[in-house]
Amino acid sequence: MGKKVALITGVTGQDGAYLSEFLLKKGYEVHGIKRRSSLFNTDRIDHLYQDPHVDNQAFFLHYGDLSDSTNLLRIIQEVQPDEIYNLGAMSHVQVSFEMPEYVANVDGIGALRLLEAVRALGLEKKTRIYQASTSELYGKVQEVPQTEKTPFYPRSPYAVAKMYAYWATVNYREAYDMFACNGILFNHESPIRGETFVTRKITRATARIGLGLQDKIYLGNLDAKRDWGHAKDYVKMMWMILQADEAEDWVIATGKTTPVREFVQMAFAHIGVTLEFKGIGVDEVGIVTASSNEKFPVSIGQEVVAVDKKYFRPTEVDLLIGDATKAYTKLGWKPEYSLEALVNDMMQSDIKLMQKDTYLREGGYTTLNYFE
Ligand code: NDP
Ligand code: GDR
Repeated sequence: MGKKVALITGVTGQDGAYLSEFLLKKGYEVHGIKRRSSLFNTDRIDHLYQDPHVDNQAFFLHYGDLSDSTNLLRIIQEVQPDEIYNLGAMSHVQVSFEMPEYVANVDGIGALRLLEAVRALGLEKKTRIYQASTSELYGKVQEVPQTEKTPFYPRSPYAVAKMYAYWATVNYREAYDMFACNGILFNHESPIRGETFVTRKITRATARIGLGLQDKIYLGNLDAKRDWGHAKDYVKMMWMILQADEAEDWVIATGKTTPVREFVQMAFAHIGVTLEFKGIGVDEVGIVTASSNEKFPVSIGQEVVAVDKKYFRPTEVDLLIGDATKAYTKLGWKPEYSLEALVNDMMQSDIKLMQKDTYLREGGYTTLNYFE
């Protein structure tokens, strides 16, 4: 049997990068769709790049966009994938309030374009499809913990668009007997998480505060609770979902929930700084109460966290906690990373990154006179 062929939309994103790495290790031929950008946008996958002039190339990139049906049709026809992972999306919940129509087109109809392309090409029986669904579908709390059976109540244009994609996936499975599945994934993070999602924003800022590059971080709703896992654990599950005997929808989560405030405290604990929160709502602040390292440029009593209401959303998802019993029992999936291990991984990586940054700025960087 030849190599299995996978096509990944959103290959340049957090999950696209980890999934590509995972599938290449499994011996897949991996094709990714990347968007044209005026700057390089392949940072997360540059280590996987293979020179197209050498034999046995297994990683290929195609220019494309989920808003362009003919482009998707052509790529799928060319690649003839055994598996499609639809990870492409405008994935930032708060930003989706600023550009709802674009998000509906890409995150919602984009999924339909892929399903329809597979059908139009007569690949319904060959190509299995994974749709990146989300715990944001649960939105306003209906029940906890959330399972595959919990009703949806989306609270953002992002979640509304993803709800369309969710049901399109179910409908194509039922109408055309396609192997199309939703992974309802709860938040998952990593050292390569986008810098404006709350966990990465916190770990980056904490590393910078510890190195004296920044004094304070401004955040939004500190009360929100999320079920945070590690992206490395979650991409494995995407693959397992498409290897299952039957096409189904799956909740993927750790089963533990933590407030944003506590994530901040865990990040600061990593650099030996203890934080206490005082005040309520927009007046809440995080104050340093102890530091185990005298060299740190933070002092007891210093205010290192403050709230800025611009980060509050018009409608919020207050509490997410997933019940992944079905995935545990039927697929034998179990996450390897605890929240503590996730925070350590992210903090270690951001401290290294910020140290490099400081070094370049203060020590190693020399100007050459090429441009003068
Ligand atoms: P990222 O934001 O890191 O990556 C999104 C990817 O989608 C990027 O490669 C981006 O390209 C690409 N993309 C954006 N717009 C388009 C478009 N119009 N056409 C084609 N590609 C596009 O997201 P994650 O990796 O974190 O998430 C992957 C998927 O899983 C997303 O669909 C997200 O909504 C969903 N999800 C994520 C969860 C999480 O906690 N991470 C949880 C549940 C679901 P570019 O690099 O050029 O911007
Ligand atoms: P989320 O992730 O909206 O859950 O969507 P995000 O990290 O953006 O927010 C999590 C919670 O933290 C609160 N918050 C802040 N969020 C951001 N980004 N910036 C802040 O300064 C801040 N302060 C507090 C938010 O209000 C929210 O409650 C992510 C995305 O990856 C989606 O694509 C995915 O579908 C879901 O996770 C599951």
